[in-house]
Amino acid sequence: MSLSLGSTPSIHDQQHPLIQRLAQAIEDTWQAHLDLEPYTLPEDLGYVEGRLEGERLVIENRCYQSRVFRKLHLELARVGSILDILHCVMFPRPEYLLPMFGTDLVGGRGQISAAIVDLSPVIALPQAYRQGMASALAQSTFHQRRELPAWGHIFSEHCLFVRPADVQEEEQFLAVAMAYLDLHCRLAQAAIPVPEQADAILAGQRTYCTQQQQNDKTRRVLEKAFGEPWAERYMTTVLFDLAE
Ligand code: BLA
Repeated sequence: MSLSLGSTPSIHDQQHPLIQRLAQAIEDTWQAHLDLEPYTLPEDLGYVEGRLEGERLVIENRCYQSRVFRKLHLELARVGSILDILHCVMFPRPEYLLPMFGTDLVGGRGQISAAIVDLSPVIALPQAYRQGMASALAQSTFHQRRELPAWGHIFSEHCLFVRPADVQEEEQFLAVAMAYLDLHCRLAQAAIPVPEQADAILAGQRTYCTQQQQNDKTRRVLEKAFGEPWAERYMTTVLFDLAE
């Protein structure tokens, strides 16, 4: 295992075009809708380098907070030229009854194998979300829907999980992801805080995080490059940390 921290040029430019476009679109949408402030990650885990099966693993994190969101996390990762990853989660502050926006794109050798996006309920999904998501989804068709793993019961009925068959399906995935994100930013900015429900909301966010921590595919990549303790710490403090 080797690990070095510091700043180097972004890996963004080398990633799969769909990852580059979704990353750019997420940042642009956040900038346009939200009052972004910096968010400091633990012990400078902003940029991390390791080695996996002879290939260089690079992880690059961008993290913000805003009035409504405790943490807005966008991560780009690349293993040599064999694995390309985008990971994004928006954690609402516990006074807001809002779903968790999450997206993960995993690709290798020019092909995206997993493209997932959802607004996952922490208690129940408000009607405005259900309507907006249903109408965004209705405009797309995919050849290969993928089956969710057992821990994936946290996702909503409008969760989109596919292996895009071609560039047209990549475009459709991007359109759905952007529609979900846009819907979320607009509804979140208009949301009224419900501090009396904060405990229940926090419990729902905890369930979301503990289930996501069960993703063995993510864990295995991190363990192989950095070892088990580091992977555990990264998954529980950077990827899916629980608010106090
Ligand atoms: C799948 N995630 C995967 C896969 C890998 C990673 C290698 C398998 C790809 C495939 O089956 O085609 C790896 N993902 C990573 C790594 C990071 C990452 C290393 O984010 C970060 C360093 N995962 C998320 C979020 C969601 C998510 C936010 O991080 C959903 C909102 C879902 N990823 C997700 C799901 C799978 C997956 C559901 C499929 C798991 C399975 O089929 O068992």
